[in-house]
Amino acid sequence: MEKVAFKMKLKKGQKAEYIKRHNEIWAELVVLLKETGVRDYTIFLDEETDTLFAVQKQSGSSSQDLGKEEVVQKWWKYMADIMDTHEDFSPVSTPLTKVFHLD
Ligand code: RM4
Repeated sequence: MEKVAFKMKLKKGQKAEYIKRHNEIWAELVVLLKETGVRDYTIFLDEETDTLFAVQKQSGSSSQDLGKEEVVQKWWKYMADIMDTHEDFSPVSTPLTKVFHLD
């Protein structure tokens, strides 16, 4: 499995709501992510810049490659009021470069 990371942007003052919504993540979305091979998926927040840093292991597609799935489209639209998104509600998401790893 490959470990990948990417960053996204949270709108100002939305930390509590972001945590609340993710604590209540839709079961259907969890099933899809796991079926796709996404594991060990953690999102961190840099509170100084409201930047979200996501890390996940993947055996196929990343969570960010699932935009054709209806549940992902619904989830992205649901989250669009508190995150920076493109016109199609997909989150502005920038892959990060691995510069160090220690097993
Ligand atoms: C994030 C973003 C990602 C999604 C996770 C579950 O806020 O929407 O694309 O994979 O939630």
